[in-house]
Amino acid sequence: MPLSSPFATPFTTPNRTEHPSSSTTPTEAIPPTTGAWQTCRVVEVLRNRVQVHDGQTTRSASVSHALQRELADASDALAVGDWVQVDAQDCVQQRLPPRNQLSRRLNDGRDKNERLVIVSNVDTAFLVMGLDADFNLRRLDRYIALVRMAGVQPVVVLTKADRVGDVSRKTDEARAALPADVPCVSLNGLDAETSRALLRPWLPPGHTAVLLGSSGAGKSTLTHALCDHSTQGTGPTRDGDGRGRHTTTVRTLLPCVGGASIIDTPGLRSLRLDADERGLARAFADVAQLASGCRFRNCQHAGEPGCAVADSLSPERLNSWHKLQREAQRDTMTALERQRQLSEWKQRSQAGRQRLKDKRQAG
Ligand SMILES: Nc1nc2c(ncn2[C@@H]2O[C@H](COP(=O)(O)OP(=O)(O)OP(=O)(O)O)[C@@H](O)[C@H]2O)c(=O)[nH]1
Ligand SMILES: [Mg+2]
Ligand SMILES: [Zn+2]
Repeated sequence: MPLSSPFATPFTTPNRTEHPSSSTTPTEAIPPTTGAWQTCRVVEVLRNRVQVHDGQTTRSASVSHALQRELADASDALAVGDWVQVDAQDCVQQRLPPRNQLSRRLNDGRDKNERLVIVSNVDTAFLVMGLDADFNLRRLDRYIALVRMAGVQPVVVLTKADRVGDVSRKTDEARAALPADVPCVSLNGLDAETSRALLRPWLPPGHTAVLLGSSGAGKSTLTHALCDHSTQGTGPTRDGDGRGRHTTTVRTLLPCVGGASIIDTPGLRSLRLDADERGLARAFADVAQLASGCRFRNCQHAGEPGCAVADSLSPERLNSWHKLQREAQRDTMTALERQRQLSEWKQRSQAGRQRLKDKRQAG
């Protein structure tokens, strides 16, 4: 069932909800509410504000301090696609629990464990990749893992079919490399009518799709094709390597022809999964299934005899699995180390306070 089922489509008149005062913690300056809160969808997240859509118009709203704190405490944040309740002063007071979230880890070497929510409440992720120099099948394993961990359907969309000569060979190559249940289409994003027709199966009314992929892959071009009045700019790719110039800088949810919604995103420079081993097992369900046929119960699929995974999976996909597995293990270790460090700090400051107390008593 589509996510937005309580609302006919995300852009029809939303439900009005009575102020659920019992479930809030009015500990601080929550602006006085006059009567009802309105259920809206977050269409853009800015620094301290969000753009929300109420079924008719889009407006800017602030976010209550209580909600900001509650989300920060849970390493969470408002994201495009969230359903929220906005009071009469245009302040977001509550977020409805998201059905799913796509999130990644910040990869700056310092805050490895910071979790960044990309989008919430999506049904389909179009993994957009150019058939030109952008074409890299192994990169898709990471994107597929990202969306599958959230229970979202991945669909690979190969763009720029008008620019290369060997479209069917490359498309076949992609289909052979992808898990059997991941659909793959190739198209020319500049041809709006054909693009709409090809992607329509994944855009029924009320559904939400997100576009993910490198800069220059053609996400905003596709957004143009799928939306009636898209305001997202598109930009040229660099000559030579076909890389994009990071034209899109914010995520935006837009109404799409036929009653679905689409979220255009900026190209990700790097994608580090927010995964533990359990999450990865879900993303690589084919590995988990095949592993039951390995000769050894604790087979690591790393060259052991009688390994059913190595026998059936392409070496490239197995390699991706090993790489992501190592990354997840490293991140889990970092989290434990951090915990240890925190308790060390706590002990140290407790000891310091005690010393101070002893000194005062002695003096
Ligand atoms: N010929 C052709 N050009 C395309 C196609 N898709 C995108 N382009 C061109 O590729 C360039 C980059 O497209 P964008 O849609 O801006 O790429 P993007 O993925 O949104 O990039 P960022 O916003 O930087 O993440 C633009 O010049 C587009 O016109 C396609 O299917 N065929
Ligand atoms: Mg763009
Ligand atoms: Zn094995």
